[in-house]
Amino acid sequence: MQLSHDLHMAINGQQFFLEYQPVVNLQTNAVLKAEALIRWQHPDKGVIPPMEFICIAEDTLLIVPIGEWVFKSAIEQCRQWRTSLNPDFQVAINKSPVQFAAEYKRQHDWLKEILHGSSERNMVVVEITERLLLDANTQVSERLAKYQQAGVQVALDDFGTGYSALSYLKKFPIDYVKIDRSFVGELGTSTEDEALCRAIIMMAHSLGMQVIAEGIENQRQLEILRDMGCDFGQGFYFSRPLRPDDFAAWVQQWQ
Ligand code: G
Ligand code: G
Ligand code: MN
Ligand code: NA
Repeated sequence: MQLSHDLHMAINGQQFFLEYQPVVNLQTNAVLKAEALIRWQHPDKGVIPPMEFICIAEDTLLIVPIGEWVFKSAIEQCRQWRTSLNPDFQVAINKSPVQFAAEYKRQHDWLKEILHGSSERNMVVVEITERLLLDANTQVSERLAKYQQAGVQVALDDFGTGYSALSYLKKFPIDYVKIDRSFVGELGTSTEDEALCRAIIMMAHSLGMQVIAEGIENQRQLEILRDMGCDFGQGFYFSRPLRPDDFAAWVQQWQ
């Protein structure tokens, strides 16, 4: 297919770029984290969102070099922001289950090698999805533990949309649970979603994990989550994903 041909060109042609969405500490208002989200500047088709090319990248295994590019770019950006914004700044990157498996097959766990020792501990958060935890391959748990040993934190993305039982949470080394935006959207109108968010936060906290709520779009949702003790939040109410320069400017005016 044309797009998969173009995707091969895209890596060498430097057509990918990252946008960053701020993650706000709901208790202190500090912004010390951002989620990196890939976009493809196609020469003819304009900007293509990840939903339209990640699956092609997975089928062709191009997801492995693309993932490596994302990781290296995000780290380079984070090093800059640790100098210009805050020495504790952190970036989160997304990793799909297929990507996780492909890297394993290729023995491609370069993650640790790129980070510069102890000063770069807690510089990166890897976001995985519940689906990955259902993978019978027990290496998942061991590899996540290796990430943590290397100073890379682990977040469980889109939490609540997968099939995994809550009991899965305690079996895996996870630092953050990200409440899916489908549970945040109706906070303020749905008492069921409110109960769900409250339960997720209580359970995560009792297991020693922190919680990030996704898709916060208004003040009411923010206040409900903050009152429930939710640790972090992201969403259009704070900011859309931004290009690096716009992101830095946004953080400056936020403070
Ligand atoms: O940024 P946007 O809302 O369009 O992202 C849509 C989806 O693409 C999200 O599920 C997000 O996790 C995924 N995504 C964004 N960037 C990356 C990336 O660098 N790698 C992978 N595997 N998925 C990504
Ligand atoms: O699956 P993942 O959580 O990685 O997806 C992140 C995606 O969610 C990004 O593509 C981002 O553009 C999108 N997103 C971020 N904040 C909001 C929001 O407040 N509302 C909606 N509808 N989408 C959001
Ligand atoms: Mn994510
Ligand atoms: Na998500």
